[in-house]
Amino acid sequence: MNRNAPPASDTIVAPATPPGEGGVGIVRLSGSRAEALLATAFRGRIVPAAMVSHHLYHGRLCRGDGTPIDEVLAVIMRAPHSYTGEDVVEVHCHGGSQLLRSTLDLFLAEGARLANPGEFTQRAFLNGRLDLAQAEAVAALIGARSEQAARAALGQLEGHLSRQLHHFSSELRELLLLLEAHIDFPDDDLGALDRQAVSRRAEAVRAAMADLMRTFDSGRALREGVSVLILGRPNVGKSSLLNALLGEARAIVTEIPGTTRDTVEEHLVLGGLPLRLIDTAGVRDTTDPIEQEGVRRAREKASAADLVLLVVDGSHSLTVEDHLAIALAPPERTILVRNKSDLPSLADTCCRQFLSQVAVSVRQGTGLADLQAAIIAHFHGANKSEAADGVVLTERRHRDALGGSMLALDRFLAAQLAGDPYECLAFELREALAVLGQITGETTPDDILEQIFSRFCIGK
Ligand SMILES: Nc1nc2c(ncn2[C@@H]2O[C@H](COP(=O)(O)OP(=O)(O)OP(=O)(O)O)[C@@H](O)[C@H]2O)c(=O)[nH]1
Ligand SMILES: [Mg+2]
Repeated sequence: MNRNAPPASDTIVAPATPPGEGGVGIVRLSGSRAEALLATAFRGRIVPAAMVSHHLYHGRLCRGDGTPIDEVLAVIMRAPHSYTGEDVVEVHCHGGSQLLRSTLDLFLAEGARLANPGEFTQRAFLNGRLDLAQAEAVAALIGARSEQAARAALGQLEGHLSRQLHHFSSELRELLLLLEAHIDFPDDDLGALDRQAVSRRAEAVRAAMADLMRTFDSGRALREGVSVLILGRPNVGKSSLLNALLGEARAIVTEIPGTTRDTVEEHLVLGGLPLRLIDTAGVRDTTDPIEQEGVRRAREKASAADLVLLVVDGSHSLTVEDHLAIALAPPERTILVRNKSDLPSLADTCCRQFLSQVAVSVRQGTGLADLQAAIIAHFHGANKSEAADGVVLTERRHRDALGGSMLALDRFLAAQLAGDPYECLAFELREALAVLGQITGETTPDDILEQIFSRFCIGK
């Protein structure tokens, strides 16, 4: 599968709206027979052949024997001005699962094929409507869990990342052409190659790539969400804190130590960042096998979490169990939360250096705003970097390819410094270009393309 492949000729069909009941349900067709398929079933004042592209027409959808299925609106988006670049038809039915199934069956019986997940977007890619980074942005946009995440995905869909990458590759391509000219015509009157000027240009590209690379942490946080783990000994108020941050009584809270026995996970958006908030079983030495497993899970999650909220009871001196929990918390990723500040507080006896310390009373709701601010500050402070014009790198696949390209550039610069022959320099430049091209899909292997599109939902 690549851009030079012949266009897929069969016409595909899939529901474009999610299953279940709703106001409207849309069935979408794409391919050379899309309009003909609509013509077999649509009965209205205007026949499909006379429909203006991108206009909605009212009519009925009928089976071959004339029995009506639904009253619908139909639209034809003729090639090449459609999502896939092929003729696309959308039939807007009433949103009932039986209606959609009947509509789908009708088109399948007439010779359409059920689309694979992501096949519409895959065709858009193959027809050059989108590059691969933009196609991936479609999935990211649909899956975005916060406004900021959606904005980043939309920027990528609109080609911000692609333009930046294009700038890198056109610079590298120019350098490559220059080298190749000196390889092919060494005795020509091209003059000697200004090696230093070549190095400077390559270094500038390398630096801009590094800027883009630095945006990955914040990009990943937007794309995948960050995990925030609530850790501490039993009864310090971890579940109470989870509930307070969520604004709902999600986890059970009692005065009995050992109330939470498993991890409880909930999604939350804070300062535009999608968070996974995880409450854990209180850390202690216990003989109860269920609780032991809960503590084991808490320990495991503490090492993987992006941020740990280590909760202690500020009205109590630290216990052996507190110290067990403190030992589990990675100091550079931990905020110490001194809860129960409504009670007389004890002097701080915690010895480890954490990111910050916040006193709260979950019971009275005091200090929670400070805690939220500290959480946001941690993520924004660490990930403030945005490359030029707000482009962020959100996909691991993109990071790996960009990293590969930077390594090839490093080798190029080293070879340049060592005065290696032009052939060696050109080899590294070609490598840097090839790896970079994987992001936008110019050089992406077929199996990776298949993998990327198979992650999409049906009908997209
Ligand atoms: N005074 C006071 N009590 C609190 C505060 N926050 C929680 N508590 C009480 O502390 C007790 C334990 O609260 P939980 O939220 O269940 O504590 P936990 O850390 O989840 O406990 P385990 O699940 O057993 O590990 C409950 O009785 C809460 O009402 C607070 O800010 N002030
Ligand atoms: Mg609990």
